[in-house]
Amino acid sequence: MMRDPSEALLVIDVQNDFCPGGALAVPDGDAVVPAINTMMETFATTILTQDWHPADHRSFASQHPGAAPFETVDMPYGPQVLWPDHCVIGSHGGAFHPDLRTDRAALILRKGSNPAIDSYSAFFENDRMTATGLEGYLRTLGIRTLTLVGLATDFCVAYSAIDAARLGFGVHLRLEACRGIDLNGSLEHAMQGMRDAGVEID
Ligand code: VGL
Ligand code: ZN
Repeated sequence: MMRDPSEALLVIDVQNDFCPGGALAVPDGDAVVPAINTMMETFATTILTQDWHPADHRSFASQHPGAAPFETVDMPYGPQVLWPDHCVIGSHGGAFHPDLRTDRAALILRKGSNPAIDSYSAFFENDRMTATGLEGYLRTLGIRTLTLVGLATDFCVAYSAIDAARLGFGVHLRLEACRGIDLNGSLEHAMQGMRDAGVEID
């Protein structure tokens, strides 16, 4: 079994609210859990991300009178899709899927906690400037190649993969351990963006 210290598994947002029955359920989202648990055994380092929003987060449609979920609005940092309330700090929906092997994680990175800015990517918030600190963590450990899996393919997984590639990491996406939302063609757009950024998809 290969456990190369320069390679890490980055598991994006495998949380109850993105699984069937959750507030922002991704179709078949929970199906990724067994594959991810198995993959963890082959990586020296596993990092989990957790979408982690205050109850008054500006990405929630509930904070925009008259707006409905899945509409897009202009925020100071650019267009932002409005979501149903999800992954509220401390809630059941924000917790990891109960079968995910969280005990194997070296790091759990929480993101999206600034009420004014959404954060799809594990590296930068949606202003594309505010860093989460993950890049420094990876470089300090000598990690150069990332394998990405999780939810949702077309939002947090794609943003994270594209940022990682732009930062110079080698990036692999394992599609069988990802599921997407596919809002108005967002899945194809995300796939193209990842290909253009040099993400290896298999
Ligand atoms: C996500 C929408 C809002 C994701 C998070 O994990 O892909 N999508 N917050
Ligand atoms: Zn979110």
